Amino acid sequence: MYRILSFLILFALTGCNPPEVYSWNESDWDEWAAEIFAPPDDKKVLLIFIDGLIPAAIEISATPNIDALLLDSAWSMTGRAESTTISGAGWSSFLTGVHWDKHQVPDNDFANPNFTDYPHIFTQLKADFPDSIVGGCQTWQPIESGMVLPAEPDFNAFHNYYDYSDDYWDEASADTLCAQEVVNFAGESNIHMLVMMFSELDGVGHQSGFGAEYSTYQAMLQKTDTEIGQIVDTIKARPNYSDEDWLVILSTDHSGEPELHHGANIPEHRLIPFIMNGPSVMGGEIWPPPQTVDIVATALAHLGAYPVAGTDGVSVGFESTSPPTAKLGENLIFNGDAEYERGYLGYESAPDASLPGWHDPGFFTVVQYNSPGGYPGDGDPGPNERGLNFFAGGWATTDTYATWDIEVSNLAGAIDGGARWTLSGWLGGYLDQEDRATVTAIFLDDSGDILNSNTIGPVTASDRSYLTGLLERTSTGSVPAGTRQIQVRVDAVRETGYNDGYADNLSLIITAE
Ligand SMILES: [Ca+2]
Ligand SMILES: [Ca+2]
Ligand SMILES: [Ca+2]
Ligand SMILES: [Zn+2]
Repeated sequence: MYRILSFLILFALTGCNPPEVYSWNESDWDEWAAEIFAPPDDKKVLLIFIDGLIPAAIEISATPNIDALLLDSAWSMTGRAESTTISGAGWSSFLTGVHWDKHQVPDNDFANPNFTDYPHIFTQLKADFPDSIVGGCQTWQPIESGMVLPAEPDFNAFHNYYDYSDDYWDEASADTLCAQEVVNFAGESNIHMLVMMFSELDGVGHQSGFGAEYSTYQAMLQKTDTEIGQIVDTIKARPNYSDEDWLVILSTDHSGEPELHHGANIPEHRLIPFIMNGPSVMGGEIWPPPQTVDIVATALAHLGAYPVAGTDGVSVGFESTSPPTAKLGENLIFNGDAEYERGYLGYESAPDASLPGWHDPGFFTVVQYNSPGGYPGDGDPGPNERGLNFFAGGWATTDTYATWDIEVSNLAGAIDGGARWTLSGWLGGYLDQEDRATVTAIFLDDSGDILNSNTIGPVTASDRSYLTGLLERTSTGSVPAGTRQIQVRVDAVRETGYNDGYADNLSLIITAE
């Protein structure tokens, strides 16, 4: 929106008439207007959402159409969903590009959503390109009435999931009806964005077993896959398909497992497939694993548009990315300053961060400095260059941790010839509470056996003089010969209430001796 406005203002300031050397006519105006008010003619997006899609199920089930999308795709099977791993939150994040503390849908109640500041992707696209042609099909009333209808889609259909949920296997199916609608929209001559929301895989999971190993779950994924094939085949049969640049993104709101199904902040519920297919994507695994909120920014980027102010997502999958390579003299810890993604307020009603690139099994999280409620702020002890965020144990009634793993086999020569490690970080806690953090570097050989480990911290309440804040701790030693991998583990130990084991500016550096 701002881009168009500034263009118009510039146009106005430089005079409403085109340069005199050039004679402006009606068809030029049409061409100019079409360029500004709609995405480029060849750019197209199809978003496919499958509620409750478990990554392992794609491998186990017969899904030739999803497999075809995976071929040459930019992909992740450890994409990161919302911490609530519940459909209302996940659908809303998929469609708005922000976490649930912004769209305000933490559950399935839709009690007080903020779809005004963070609207549906159609609305975001039309803010940049008002003449965008968009369409899709929905099966969930609060999404339909709260987000989709206000976006005034050009093609829209709604089939209420609950009208068909008694029997997912009879002829009447919300997903099948929706897929047929989207097949019809996919043939429309001028369309920029299509959205298909599948919902019945989740229903079958709840009914007959939530897991890749269940034949009913597999069968519904196969049915879904067939319907995806019908949509994709219709797109490929478009008369101008060879001149079009389609981006297909397939993902979900949460994964699941047999015991709890979904809804917990655990990797089995939270790590999801994220698949991007099309000529403009860079094939390979996306690193670090993308988040649900990246879908909006990515889809809009393909069309030349931008998400709303305050978006939490970034565009992914168009450039090659890979994990960092270990280098002598450089910090080996990715995102050791907790600044790679935005932090949250330290409240109970805030999402939990899924640390990008780290193994983050639960509530260990990233909190904003100066969060209300007594969290560390600008005036409290801590690093001079502290950025906006720090790590915290999070809203858990237990100890929490996260780990960062890095290969150092490329440094074998230096390590086996004698190298030193220096581990440092700022660690702390809250007032007189004994919640505390430690950082451990674990040195492993090429078969994963531990050669040695060293820990910095904890910083106790008395170390902090019972003041909220973080103090620096550093340790150094010799890297064991034969070290080929290093695991950095941050532990937040909880004693009282919120887990206030804090950490920031973590660093592990190896130097040749
Ligand atoms: Ca920081
Ligand atoms: Ca976490
Ligand atoms: Ca505490
Ligand atoms: Zn469910």
